[in-house]
Amino acid sequence: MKRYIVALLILIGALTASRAQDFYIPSFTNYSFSAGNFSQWEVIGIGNQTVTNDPNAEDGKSAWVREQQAGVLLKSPKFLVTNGVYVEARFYNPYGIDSCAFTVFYTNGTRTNVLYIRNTSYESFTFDLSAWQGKTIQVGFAGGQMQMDYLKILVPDHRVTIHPALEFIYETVPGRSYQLQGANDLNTFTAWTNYPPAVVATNGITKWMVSTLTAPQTYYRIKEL
Ligand SMILES: [Ca+2]
Repeated sequence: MKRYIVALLILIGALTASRAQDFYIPSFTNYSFSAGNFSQWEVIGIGNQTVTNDPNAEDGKSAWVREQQAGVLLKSPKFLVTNGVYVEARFYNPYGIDSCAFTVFYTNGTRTNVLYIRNTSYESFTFDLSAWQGKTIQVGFAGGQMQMDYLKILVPDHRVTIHPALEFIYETVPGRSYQLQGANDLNTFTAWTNYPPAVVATNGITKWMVSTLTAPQTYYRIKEL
């Protein structure tokens, strides 16, 4: 006679922990032009640029450049790109023309314009720097006509997630085989899925842990084989 005895069911809840946004270069404090000037930035080019009060900026300050002839480059401090480092930049082009870009500057003097912008109001963009991993670079802007709120150089927040799981503790008959199974819809009687392979009971109490992420089923049963 087959028996299905589930003695105890324990639900282990999901736990998610996170921490605030981490800046990769903590010393780069003027990433948002909050100092009211271009301190810590390397400014190249003789143009028309300044830092002003800006009610639309995240911190009330933004930088702008108005120099279409000679162009102006704004560069962050140099940094080595390690795994996961990325950039978030918020800026726009008041004239909506493709003359301005978020740019990666190589230390050998060359540069790559990663994104030309046409947005005429603030948007934030995220840039993956994995293509430059292991290299020392600067990031910044090339303009043109640009309004820049900030340029954040970030590392991923070290989010820890423990997925929800079910632990089945059930009574078995020693020497007999059992199979934990799951299904999503009992009404349609679709095939039960096995989680994990069947086991032969060696004593009266057996435990099974199932991740509800890898085994996202609505129903579970312990089947004696
Ligand atoms: Ca700002």
